[in-house]
Amino acid sequence: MKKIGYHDADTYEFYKKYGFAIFRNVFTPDEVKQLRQGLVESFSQKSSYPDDWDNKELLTSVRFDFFNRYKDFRWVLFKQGITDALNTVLGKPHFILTESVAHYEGFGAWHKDTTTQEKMGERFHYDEDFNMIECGIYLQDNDPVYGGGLDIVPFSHLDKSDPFVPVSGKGKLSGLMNRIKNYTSQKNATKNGVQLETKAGDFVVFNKKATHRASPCNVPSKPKEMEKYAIFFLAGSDNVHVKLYTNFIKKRYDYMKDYKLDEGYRQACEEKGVKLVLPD
Ligand SMILES: O=C(O)CCC(=O)C(=O)O
Repeated sequence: MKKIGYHDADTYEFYKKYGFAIFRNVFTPDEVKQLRQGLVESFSQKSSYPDDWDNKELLTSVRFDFFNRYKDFRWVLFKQGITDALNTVLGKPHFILTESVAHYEGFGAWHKDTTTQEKMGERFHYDEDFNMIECGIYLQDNDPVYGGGLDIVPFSHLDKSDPFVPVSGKGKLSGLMNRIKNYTSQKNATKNGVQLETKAGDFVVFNKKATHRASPCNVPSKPKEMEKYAIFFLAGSDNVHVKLYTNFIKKRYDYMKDYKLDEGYRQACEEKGVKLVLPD
């Protein structure tokens, strides 16, 4: 796969054309070190939240609702470089969702972040003015052998259909058709995708409709310092789509059913001018 280091990737024009943007050095080496240490500690303890998991195949370990539950990491969201990047890609005002998550050694296959909602019958992501992004803070360089960053298919945010949505129907025939469809979609994405050349502390954003995956780790073990730690959150340019999405995830995730926003988090967002959108 082509490994690409774009140098003009921090503009709205670039994002609109390719479906992603890269903001370099948003976090200093000291901040990266501090964040990695914090995450090493968090992932070394068993989570007290039933929706989190540890040691699963491929996605390994996750901590959901991250900024709400882990107050020591909230500064990440409030950092000026993050706000500037979001202003560039989404405009001002923009909106932050309650969905944020930390990953340890997560290596999922190619997909779109709209695949699940489309499978469940939602279509609002095809609206002309839909502009929602997944935001990723990667705390290691993206390495050709160990991974640690993002692979993405440029222009795929413009697709008019999602090749990862299975054909409908039950039974052996649709099962077989779906295995073939998925195999072909994964293969095509690998052919057309690029590995983003990012460094620890860069901030990567991509349109929720872009086809992407975690850059894979191609060896069975790796040095500790190359282990993958990343923080993701969602944002959008208008609160209509953000609200539609937030209400969709409320149906999907158990923890969203009786979602509790920490008062300190709410206040901090208000003070910093971060517009947090809650489900109805
Ligand atoms: O793990 C990664 O690097 C990619 C993130 C991802 O696939 C997702 O958030 O949907």
